[in-house]
Amino acid sequence: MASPVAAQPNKDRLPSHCCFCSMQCGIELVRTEKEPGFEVKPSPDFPVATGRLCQKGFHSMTHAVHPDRLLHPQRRPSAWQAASDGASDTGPSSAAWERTSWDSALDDIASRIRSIQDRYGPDAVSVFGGGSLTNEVCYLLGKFTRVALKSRYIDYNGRYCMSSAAAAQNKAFGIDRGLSLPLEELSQSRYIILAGTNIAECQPTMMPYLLAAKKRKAVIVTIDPRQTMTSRIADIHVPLQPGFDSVFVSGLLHVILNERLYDAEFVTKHTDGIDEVRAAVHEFSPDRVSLYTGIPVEVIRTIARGFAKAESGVVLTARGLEQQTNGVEHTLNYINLCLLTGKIGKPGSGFGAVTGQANGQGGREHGQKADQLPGYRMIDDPAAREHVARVWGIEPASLPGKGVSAYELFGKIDDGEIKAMIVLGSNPVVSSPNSTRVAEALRKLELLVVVDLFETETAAYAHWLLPGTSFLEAEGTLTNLEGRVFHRAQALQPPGEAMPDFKLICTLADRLGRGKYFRFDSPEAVFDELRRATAGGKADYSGITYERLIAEQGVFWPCPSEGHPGTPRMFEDGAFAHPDGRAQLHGITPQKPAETTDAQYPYILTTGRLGSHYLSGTQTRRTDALMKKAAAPVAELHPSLAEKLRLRFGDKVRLTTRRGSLVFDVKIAQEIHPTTIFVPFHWGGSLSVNRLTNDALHPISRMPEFKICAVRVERADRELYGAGTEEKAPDTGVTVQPAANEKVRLRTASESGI
Ligand SMILES: Nc1nc2c(c(=O)[nH]1)N[C@H]1C(S)=C(S)[C@@H](COP(=O)(O)OP(=O)(O)OC[C@H]3O[C@@H](n4cnc5c(=O)[nH]c(N)nc54)[C@H](O)[C@@H]3O)O[C@H]1N2
Ligand SMILES: Nc1nc2c(c(=O)[nH]1)N[C@H]1C(S)=C(S)[C@@H](COP(=O)(O)OP(=O)(O)OC[C@H]3O[C@@H](n4cnc5c(=O)[nH]c(N)nc54)[C@H](O)[C@@H]3O)O[C@H]1N2
Ligand code: SF4
Ligand SMILES: [Mo]
Repeated sequence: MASPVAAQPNKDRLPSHCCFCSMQCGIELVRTEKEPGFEVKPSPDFPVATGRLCQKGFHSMTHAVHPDRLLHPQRRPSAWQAASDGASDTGPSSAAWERTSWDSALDDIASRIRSIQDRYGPDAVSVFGGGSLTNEVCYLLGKFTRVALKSRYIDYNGRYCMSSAAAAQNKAFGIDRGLSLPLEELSQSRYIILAGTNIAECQPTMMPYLLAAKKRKAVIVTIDPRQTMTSRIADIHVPLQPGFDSVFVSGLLHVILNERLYDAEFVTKHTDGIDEVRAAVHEFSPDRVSLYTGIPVEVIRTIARGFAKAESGVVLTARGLEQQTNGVEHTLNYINLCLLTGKIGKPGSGFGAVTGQANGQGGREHGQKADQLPGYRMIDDPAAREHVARVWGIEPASLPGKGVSAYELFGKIDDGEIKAMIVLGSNPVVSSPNSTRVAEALRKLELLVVVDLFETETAAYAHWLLPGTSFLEAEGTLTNLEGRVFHRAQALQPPGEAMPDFKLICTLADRLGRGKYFRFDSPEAVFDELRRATAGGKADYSGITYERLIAEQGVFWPCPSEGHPGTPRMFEDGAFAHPDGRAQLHGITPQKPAETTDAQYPYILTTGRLGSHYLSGTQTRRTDALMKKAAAPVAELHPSLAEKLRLRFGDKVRLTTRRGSLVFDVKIAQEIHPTTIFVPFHWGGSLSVNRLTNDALHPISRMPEFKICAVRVERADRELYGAGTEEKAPDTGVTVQPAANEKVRLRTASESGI
């Protein structure tokens, strides 16, 4: 039976928050007679989605009380032996785990870290963090890497998530906060464009805000290669082939500029760069864009005019267009749309990149990123180093410089520069692109420590596996997709010997001889230091206290003093965060994705999510009720392609990319773009679509191209039907309109001469 913690005032109703998406709906564990003694109900108090939960939320406790939970530290003696003998093939190991005490685990890990650093220098040890962790743990991971390990190498799974949106918002606005407006204002908006964001499955409790807007006659547009649950509520759905967002938006901007529908006063007063936009979109007339994308000219005109003329408007983007080697540029073009039409910083108007993970927002603010210190301070800025070093009580010169992005860490392991990694709160063997390469790199490590709730696919390569605490067992603060910081109380006792992450980090720092910098007896003590470290930074938390968070049900950052009310709406009256207070428009010249289709790989593979599963699936695959909804990934493809392949009921398809080949069940989906195949990524092993995805990275954000790669599609059992060989690719391109791929030619920057 789960047991509540002593600190809870009412032991029959324990308040907490769902652990999954960035909505961070409030929950209550309500006592029942049935095992495990509590059931999850929506919280009546938390203002974001009061009284509502989605299917994952209702089942969020199931994995936390699952018998697979790790209860004790464990090591793999024979794998270790192989590694210390210099063998490179140490994982995945079938060697049995050996249970140990925390003392011997931490002593051994510390002594191996020391030995590795003595031999190869401090940067040989790296940290891989996560966006599900509390602000306090994210902050401590960054500090631990720089102060206890003295290493430059930390990054985290949010690099795979929010990095392109962050880069774009920083370029355009000078600051990166997921949504520029609070959710309640969405329902007042008159025109809402949802691009590459499947809210109905990924942030389901946001839907009522959209439906409320619709009820007030707002127009809703969805832009997605698939008709999703979200596009069902749309007035206009734009079925775009993956990779074409910048082209399409350039068409909208062309209409807005040509027909003088932009907000000239706002643009002059608050923005720079309209001439660059004008030049860049010059040749993207609606006719041309229609030719490229197959979207009718009238649709382009209708959306452009409708959005520009609406009293208020919001554009929301998400991973659909951001997880691309052109993701920053796609996002910037959508931001252009808001800025040119003056739809930002006013009630019901704004831009938002819908944050993904529970603490996807706070997780990117407090120093888990390779180039950042807490509060979004940049690690190569002398003033920022000075400030943070003072708070930490160290010399600025002793702070390491910037490291490399999440995926590049695995490259450094492969090259032999990184010899040890601590993974806390992520499962990169399932969630990284071209994941076979990641697994191969991990095999080379001398020391891999995984701190998790479960034995993940990544743990298969670990020497040490340490039991972390779940969301129900650890107190802390998180920041939701709106930028609302809130407090999550501890509800339950940790099972077995599971140790709260903050404590584990502090204890390990102590074992490394750096304990004096990590003397925190509670998450609140960590938060108080975080407040000082972020003071004066862009993500300023200095005015936020635990007391306020509990009394006010959350506070929006920036909040620079205790008397400050917080900032629900950003850029009020056009006040942007660049030093001159102006926003920057960007002329975007659409570019091709890293991999284009050809005769061998004629289709496009895109990947994403299902409503019933979460990320690498570690948690939701352990929940029977969710597995009943989706037990395995299914490849969605268009009927025309099914016909081409002569698929019969129950057939499977083989998907082959330049990285590998896997077999999937099929769903024939009328609603998907005919050139595109969609596969969700929530499974491991031979069901893991990331064995196929492209590891090309955006040049600035270092975001991998999860959303586009070239793929060959064959009927898996074609041999049985004698329908050809594996080597022979199906015909090039699908003939179904619109936008058969071979008709589309994007110009490169040099071709267009801009
Ligand atoms: N159920 C569930 N909810 C989740 C998660 C989960 O795993 N499961 N994960 C959370 C996290 S961490 C995140 S980041 C968010 C992600 O939330 P989303 O970004 O909304 O989710 P995805 O399914 O990755 O992608 C969204 C849509 O992009 C479309 N798409 C693909 N390529 C393109 C393109 O080139 N252009 C456009 N316009 N669209 C394209 C896909 O068809 C898909 O419908 O969800 C969060 N919520
Ligand atoms: N093909 C493809 N790949 C993708 C994406 C895509 O759209 N397509 N999306 C990318 C995106 S947006 C994201 S965010 C990443 C996410 O990818 P991952 O980081 O792999 O995601 P999770 O499955 O959430 O992994 C978190 C792990 O931490 C553990 N955990 C949860 N809470 C805690 C805690 O409090 N403490 C500790 N110690 N452990 C905890 C969980 O059990 C789980 O094993 O995947 C990326 N990968
Ligand atoms: S919407 Fe997100 S936070 Fe809310 S219950 Fe569902 S998964 Fe949890
Ligand atoms: Mo994400």
